Amino acid sequence: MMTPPQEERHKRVKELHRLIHHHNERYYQLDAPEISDAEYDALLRELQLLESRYPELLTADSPTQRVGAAPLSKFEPAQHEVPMLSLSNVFDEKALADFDRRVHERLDLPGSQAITYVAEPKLDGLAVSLLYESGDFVRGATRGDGQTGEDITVNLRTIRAIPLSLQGQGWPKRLEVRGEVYMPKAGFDALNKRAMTQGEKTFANPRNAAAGSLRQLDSKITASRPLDFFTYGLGVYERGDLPATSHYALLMRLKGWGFPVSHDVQCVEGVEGCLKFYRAIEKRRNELEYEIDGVVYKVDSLQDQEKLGFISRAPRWATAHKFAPQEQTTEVLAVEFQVGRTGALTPVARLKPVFVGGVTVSNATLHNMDEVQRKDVRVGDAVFVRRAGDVIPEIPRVVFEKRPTSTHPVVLPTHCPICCSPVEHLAGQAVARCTGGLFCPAQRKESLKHFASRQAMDIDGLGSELIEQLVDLDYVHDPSDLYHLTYEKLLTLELVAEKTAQNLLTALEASKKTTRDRFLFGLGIPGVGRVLAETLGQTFPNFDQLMDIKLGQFFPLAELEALPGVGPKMAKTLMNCYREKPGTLVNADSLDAWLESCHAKLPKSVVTGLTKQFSIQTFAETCARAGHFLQQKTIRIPGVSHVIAHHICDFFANEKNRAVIRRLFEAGIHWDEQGGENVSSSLAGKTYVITGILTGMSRDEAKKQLQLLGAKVTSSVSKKTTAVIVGEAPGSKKDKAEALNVQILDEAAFMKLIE
Ligand code: 9MJ
Repeated sequence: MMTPPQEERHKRVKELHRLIHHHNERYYQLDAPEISDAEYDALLRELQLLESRYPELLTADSPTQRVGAAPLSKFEPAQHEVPMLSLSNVFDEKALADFDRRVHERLDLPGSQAITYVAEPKLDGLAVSLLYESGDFVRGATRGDGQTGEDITVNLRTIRAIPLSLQGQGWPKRLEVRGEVYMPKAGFDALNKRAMTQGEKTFANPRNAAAGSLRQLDSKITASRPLDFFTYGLGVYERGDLPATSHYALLMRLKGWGFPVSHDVQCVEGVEGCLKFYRAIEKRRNELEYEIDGVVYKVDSLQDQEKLGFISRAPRWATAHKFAPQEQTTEVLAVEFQVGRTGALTPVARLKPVFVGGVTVSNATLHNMDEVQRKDVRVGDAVFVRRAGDVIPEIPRVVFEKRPTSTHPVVLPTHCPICCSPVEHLAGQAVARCTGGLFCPAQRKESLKHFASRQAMDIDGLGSELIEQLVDLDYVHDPSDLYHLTYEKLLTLELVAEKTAQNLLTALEASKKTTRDRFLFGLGIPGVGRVLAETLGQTFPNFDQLMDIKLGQFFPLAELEALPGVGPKMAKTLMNCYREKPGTLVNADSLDAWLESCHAKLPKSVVTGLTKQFSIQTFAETCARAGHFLQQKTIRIPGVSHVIAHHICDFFANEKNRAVIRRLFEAGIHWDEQGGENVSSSLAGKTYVITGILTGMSRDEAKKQLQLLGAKVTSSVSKKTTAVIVGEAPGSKKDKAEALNVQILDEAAFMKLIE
């Protein structure tokens, strides 16, 4: 007989089993969680606590048994009663049609009768076998060589998506379920991020991460990895007990017994149906939560499957249709540097041409020198090239095992490869820049393209080719020269006849009447996108005031903060000292002495640095300037960081830029005084939620920015939310977003979005 408290505990444990089971199902099978991760963890912890206090309550099917067991010394072999086969492959439509023809022939069906196939995404994970006896999970194994795998039961038990006991009813007494263990892309990214911050080895791709996690002798490590599972078929089962006649119906039965089945599985008719599925899923490939490398087609009728049987190691009733590989290896022939609009030097790898993701790739971006160094890419290296959709090809990593002995390191040029001006690479910044400004033809071309673009001055017909010619022929140095082009000059350009020349002159004339926002954006100040241009314009309706802007108006202490070793906190301390006793500084014996007398704990190195750089006079002037700015109202513009504020001030302080702006006004650029227009509705129809503390702006400001772009900002997360913007110390909204698989943007990604 159980005592009442015993009975209570027993009941609670049963209830916790049921609840955890239920939430596993909501999460893994229905994709519709009802509680946050934190709430789920609380249930699990409560159960763990009860089990550790009262071991008699612990059962083999307890959800806590997923946390891992004592490490093994090795994996035991596991014999497959029914061999685990691989799949034949087709790579194109013709091979698929051949496969379908062979199926028709073997089933003795007329070609006109379309065969029903089940089309499934082909997951790039690890095939496993899960054996259930009397509804309990008793053994899990890898595929191995198809006959014998490894017994990884303890590891598989830690995967929440794998039921420890079968649900529902009607399952065969002995049932072997097969499927793929994989790591969702989001989990993979998070795992690698964590590994990176802890200085550990990262995984090259989700497949390797899943394989590495499953083959751990210590199942506690497996338990800590974000693994998931989809089922796609059966191994051994007690015949006669299988309540299904089609593969699709079987998958639905498996779903009912507690196994996750991909939402993307579909019944299709004939080759046409297969191809339609293939094309549709290939288009969505990058949006899927998991990596796939193709699709699998399976004859739906189980009776027909039996008739078709197997050839050597693969079923005749199924085939895999692989995508063109998105990753290939090739060789880096050279690394060259491209110069962008703002002078940024981008290293670009020239590659031995290679067919990847459906196109031939011969260039790949290396982004910046930090990336080159982090990946240790050298000229002559064997590298992987990746191309996903329309994205610019990238080099995810070097094939170090194939590195030849004669590689050359990539060296950042000291001078611009286009205009020979010195290259500047500021400490702490990833990007190196050509200092040539508009003297550099590459920068000139890119800034003219930007100036003429649709979002800026919208000069119809002035495209890249014409701009290249105009700069190469030295007709145009800066945007103001565009307005002095003549009909005769335009006719000397290639591919420009009378009509084009006339149209271009008309478009240039029309562009003179513009808006303040377009003009500001068209100037191409680094970091100033359309939204910021508008806000800047609203903040400074008087253009002359904007041209005279000083960094101190944004950040009063900026000048002090920028001093070596000083930073925001020390700048404040110095300023407090100065404001307490400004007279003492000018009358001090030396700057050194004044700094010492400050009682502020200034490190010796800072004192030495400051005294080297400043006289009493110049330091006092710097402090006075900061004091002056402190007395004024600080300009707060959402989205303006220190770096962007610097860019804005530097741009308008530059005499050459001021001259260009003057000449543009002289050429007739003008706008109505209210200046603005409704900024783009690029985020129209999108809904965002903001949680946590943003460091660059307040939540209200962030909200306004999003609304300016046409987005809606709401306070609760639902499946309809486009993304959740997460600042520091986020609340439960982040958990909810994760649970609902809503995109999460950190502050940097948010800034990029509103840019
Ligand atoms: C994968 N990898 O997603 C099969 N697979 O069927 C699917 N693999 C398979 N089916 C029979 N969806 C052998 C392998």
